[in-house]
Amino acid sequence: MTRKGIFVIVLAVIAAQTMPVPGEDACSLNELPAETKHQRDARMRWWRDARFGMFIHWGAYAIPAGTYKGKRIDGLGEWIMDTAKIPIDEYETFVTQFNPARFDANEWVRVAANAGIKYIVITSKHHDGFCLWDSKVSDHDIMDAAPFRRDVLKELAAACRKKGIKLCFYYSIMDWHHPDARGENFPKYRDYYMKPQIKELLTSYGDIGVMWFDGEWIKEWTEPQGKELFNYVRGLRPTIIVNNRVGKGRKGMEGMNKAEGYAGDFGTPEQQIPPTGFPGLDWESCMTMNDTWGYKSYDNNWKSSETLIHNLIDIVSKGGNFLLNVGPTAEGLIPGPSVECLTAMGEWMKVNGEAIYATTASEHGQGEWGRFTEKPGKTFAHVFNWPKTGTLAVPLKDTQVSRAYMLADKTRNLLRVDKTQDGVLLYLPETAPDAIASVVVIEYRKQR
Ligand code: FHN
Repeated sequence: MTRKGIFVIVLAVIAAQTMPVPGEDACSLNELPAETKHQRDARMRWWRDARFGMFIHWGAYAIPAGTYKGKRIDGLGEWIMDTAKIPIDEYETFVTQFNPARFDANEWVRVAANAGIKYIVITSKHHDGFCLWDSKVSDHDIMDAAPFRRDVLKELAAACRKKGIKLCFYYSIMDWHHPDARGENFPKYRDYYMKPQIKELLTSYGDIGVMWFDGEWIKEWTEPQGKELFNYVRGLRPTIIVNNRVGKGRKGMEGMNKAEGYAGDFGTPEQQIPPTGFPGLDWESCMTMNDTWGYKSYDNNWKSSETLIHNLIDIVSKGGNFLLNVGPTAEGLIPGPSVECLTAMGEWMKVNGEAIYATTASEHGQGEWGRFTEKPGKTFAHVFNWPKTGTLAVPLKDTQVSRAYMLADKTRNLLRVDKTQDGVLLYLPETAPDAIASVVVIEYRKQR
């Protein structure tokens, strides 16, 4: 038993003697805090403006990388402990091999920033319970159990601060490693392990933008506990944003809440883009670049940069955020194909970011040729399929168009605009400035 292990037991004994372990659902503060629309809009502002984030699934599962005892294991890379039914003591041998010698937080953040990404959500602790930071209440962490002995979250926090990228933490409520994280002992895990860890995460690494909970589907977790956890997190960092997997509101992979009143600030559609937006609701689609969140050495089913750019535009045109995943290798490298796609996305964003950042969903619906995003007095038409007619009909009614131009055209050559009974007809250049998506800017004033 390590020094820290003895310390943790002593701590738990003292705590158990001095503080009654609350019952299953005996949660203090399980009502959501009152917040005006103005206060909530202010809290959500940076996240709504950001529109584009990076998910990072990284941990001991990158060691087997989808293969166990010589067999390729179906399913998600980060689920291998469960899918291959690996005993805890055997899975811990992966942790003792976790020594990512090529990990460079500054390089990860450079790749993200170069892609036009504004926030990073990293798996501080996934379902396997392995912690990527120096946790005072656990030995199952990168400082005690792995030979790496560097606090990954500390290095990532410093790199994010340097580049102005918001750092956010994913934390799994479900924990396959901790002996009390199931059954009647769950309140002990919740109160003397999970919440102290969340406090460590929110008080040791500077400003944290989002707590991204997951693994909430376990039977031990309830909405009252979710509300209490939401309040606990907001009590530690009042301006933090929390996803809807803090409670039990989520409708499966569809990701939105089944009703009003559930804890959490935004819905979390997973591996899908809703057919329409959700006026008045915040949501974020999280998606992989191949078919797995955690690294698998043989998953090379990469989406094209065209698909990823179209996904970003589609999601933002419906008022959502895009959280795009990378699964770094056991060495600490973001896979090459991921970097290539992110670089291509960044090239597009350098020219067209104005049509993505701080935009809102469009009431113009979706054209079969592309999508619309909006800013006050500006409509951005993202044209995927360049019209053979050379014209584009835009249903802008009750408006006076002051000018229209291609966002990629630095000289702002004005396009011809004809009023029609259904809106306006734009006359486009002969060739599209961008093969993937070309943005037409239409500036207008609303007519009284
Ligand atoms: O089980 C996890 C999975 O491993 C991954 O982390 C995704 C990402 O949103 N969330 C859960 C599945 O919904």
